[in-house]
Amino acid sequence: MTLNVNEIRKDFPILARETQNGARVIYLDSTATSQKPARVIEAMNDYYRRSNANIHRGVHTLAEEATAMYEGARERIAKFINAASSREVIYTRNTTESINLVAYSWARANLKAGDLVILTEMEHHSNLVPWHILQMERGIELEFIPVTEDGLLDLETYKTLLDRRPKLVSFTHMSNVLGTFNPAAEIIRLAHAAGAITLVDGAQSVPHLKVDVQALDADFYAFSAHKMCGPTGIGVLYGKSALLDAMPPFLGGGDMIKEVKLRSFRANTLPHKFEAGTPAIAEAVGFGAAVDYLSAVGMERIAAHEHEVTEYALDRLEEIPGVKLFGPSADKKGGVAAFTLDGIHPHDVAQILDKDGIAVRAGHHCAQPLHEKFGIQATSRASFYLYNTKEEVDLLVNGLYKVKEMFG
Ligand code: C6P
Repeated sequence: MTLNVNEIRKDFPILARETQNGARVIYLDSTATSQKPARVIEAMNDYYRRSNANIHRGVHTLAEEATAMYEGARERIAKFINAASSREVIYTRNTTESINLVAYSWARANLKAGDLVILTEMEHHSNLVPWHILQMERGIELEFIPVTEDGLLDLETYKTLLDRRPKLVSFTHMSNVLGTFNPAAEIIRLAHAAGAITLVDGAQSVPHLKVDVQALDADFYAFSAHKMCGPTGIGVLYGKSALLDAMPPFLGGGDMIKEVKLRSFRANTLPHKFEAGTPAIAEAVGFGAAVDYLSAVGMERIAAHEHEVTEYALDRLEEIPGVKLFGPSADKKGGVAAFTLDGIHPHDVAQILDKDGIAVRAGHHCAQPLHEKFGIQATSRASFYLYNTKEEVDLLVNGLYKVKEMFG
């Protein structure tokens, strides 16, 4: 059954508002952060109104209720990605922190000078800079799976890089610029055969695809709530329990310990070992509500709807003289259309579109090396989620004709 987008749109209060110019909000920037349905906003509101207390610390009613809500959300998030156990779901602040957790804890315990980490040329800065830091600190080596002209990973080169016996392969499941869905299961299978462990940046995939971490056999998988209808300030690092159990703690403090003496401590069990200090409790509650919402709508239906809108958008954008699209065809990508408009700076494009209420992002989208690879500094990027319509794509296209007119 296809999505009833008009009904879905009613779930998102912000989509009913107008901009300062009285234009309807045409939100085409969900890759940066998605909008939030009322039930997520209300779940967080209800938590603060009824159940607010610190977790794992009190025996009183409110503390028990807050703990149950925080842990209940973890259970549902674990189910959502088909983790074997909720012990394998570590709350972090976002994808960035999840990747840093692996870089600071697993990598510092397991990598030494000369060890190879394989990344790709399409990584977000979040999956580059932590490894740059480790390279400076430890002398690890970095290699990159190249991106082809049509925005795919060059897997033949990947296979030759694997001959060098990397310790870790870390890659994005879906590019935030090209939209490319990378063949995660195959990349992971090949990495394992070469003796490497894997970290998947799932910031863009978990919101849009049915992700099954066990079927993928991912060792680590990182994602953020705010891109999947949930609040900012919370994300997840999924990790196989055998790996997480063997890793040293990341941050030290309250809640991550079993016992503390003046000169020593014993770390807590999973998942608490990696959750130091008072966490984002209301945000976890909101995250749980977001996962419930997405599950109720159905991830397969969301993916099918996005595919339809993206295919339409790529066709319509291609019609515009001077538009150059980046990334593969719609069957190989998610709901992202990054483009340049001949002779017009992407920031000007975004600013002019904004006058008609159309929100797109312009810049390097935290993927500077990828833009450099394509010989450009910036793109304009429209992105689509479950609430976007073909009519909004038409408005974007009309807006782009307007931009061209203004620039003569
Ligand atoms: N990309 C975009 O507009 P955080 O900020 O930690 O929630 O997510 C970081 C991140 C990591 N990997 C990928 C593939 C991403 O797309 C992002 C966030 C946003 O494209 C903000 S720069």
